[in-house]
Amino acid sequence: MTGGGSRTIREVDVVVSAPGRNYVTLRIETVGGLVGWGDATLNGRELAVASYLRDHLSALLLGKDSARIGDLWQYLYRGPYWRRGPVTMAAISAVDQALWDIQGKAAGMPVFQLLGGRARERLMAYPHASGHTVEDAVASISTKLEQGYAAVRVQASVPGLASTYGIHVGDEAYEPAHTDLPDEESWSTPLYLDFVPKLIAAVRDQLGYGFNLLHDGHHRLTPTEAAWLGKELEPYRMFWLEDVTPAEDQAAFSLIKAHTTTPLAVGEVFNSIWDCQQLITNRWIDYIRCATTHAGGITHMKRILDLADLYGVRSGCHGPSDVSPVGMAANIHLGFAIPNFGVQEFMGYPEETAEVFRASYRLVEGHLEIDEDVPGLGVEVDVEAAARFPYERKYLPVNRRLDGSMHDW
Ligand code: EZ4
Ligand code: CO
Repeated sequence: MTGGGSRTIREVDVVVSAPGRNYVTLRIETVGGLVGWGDATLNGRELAVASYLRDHLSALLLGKDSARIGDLWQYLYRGPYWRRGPVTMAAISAVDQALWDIQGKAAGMPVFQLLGGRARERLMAYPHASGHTVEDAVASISTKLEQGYAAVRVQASVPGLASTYGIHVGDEAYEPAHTDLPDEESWSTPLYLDFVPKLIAAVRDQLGYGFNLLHDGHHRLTPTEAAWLGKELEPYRMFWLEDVTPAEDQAAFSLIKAHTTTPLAVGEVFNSIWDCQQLITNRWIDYIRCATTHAGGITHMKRILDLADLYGVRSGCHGPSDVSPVGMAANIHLGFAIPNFGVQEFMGYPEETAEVFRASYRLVEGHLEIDEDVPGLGVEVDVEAAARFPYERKYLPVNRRLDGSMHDW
């Protein structure tokens, strides 16, 4: 399958930069001069993926036919013998995105056209609202609703805990990886379970039911606790409750689902269809949250989302600032083409990010729009600008219970 024509891969480069936060971006160029971009950012473990791409994949890609996307995916997935895992799959995801970008540019079409064409006019996006108090959180949601969002995620500081996941610091937008060594956050299940129903009740009391309300549990409850919380929240008609239990135990969701009608979302840390298989085929979840950057690129995500559609599970792709605008574009192109789009998380980006990534998708009144006439994924990366923002080591926090023992973050 070695190519010889203009679509042959002649150059593979990895761009590591920190315009506001760290990103790992793959650049593939063909003999004919087409350039494709892929996102390989794995928050807090960026350099491992950069090395996987530089030291192990680039030699395998040089000389290959860039048009054979599916076969190259299989080559990189089956080839190393050691399958799956976030580092390997982020690397494969980046290659796959870059190849789809090239495929689109070669065809003169946006990627969503190659995936079957436009299935909707725009994508409902949801941002993060947060507050140190319930009052602040309600005000933060109001601001998002005024901007036109039809869906909002809410997180607020749990009274009695020194820190809580998902809350902005000062005037800065919330950014999970912000210290050069892991920050230590604190956790108490009783304090959290006491607080969240009060937060959600206050939001619905004050702002009503005319918008979609989401909350992220961030993998911290047991299945029994999660089932209890889901039941407590039923009167407030959530759009979803996210990541209630640690995600590796798929069967845990059978217990949660059996007890509550609050819709469940999970999958942002998944990296293959095998992580979702039982959850989807048993209808234990309502939304699958894999990101194109972490779950095998467009080729593999299409399979996950098609499987999900068979079982009435809709998409809710992970869209934090640590999925770069290239990975976000890949999520968006899929969202436009699939029948079972649910919602797209859109956390937003630090200002400097736009100096490096020129994205053509647009956020208009809380919804994502895309052009018909921009070929490929529609994000161009300015490598010279990227060089002005060198990598800085940043870790996600860790989480300890009040007795000092480790909990899930
Ligand atoms: O903690 O992206 O739903 N969004 C999230 C994110 C994740 C970070 C981890 O890198 O849970 O804030
Ligand atoms: Co989440």
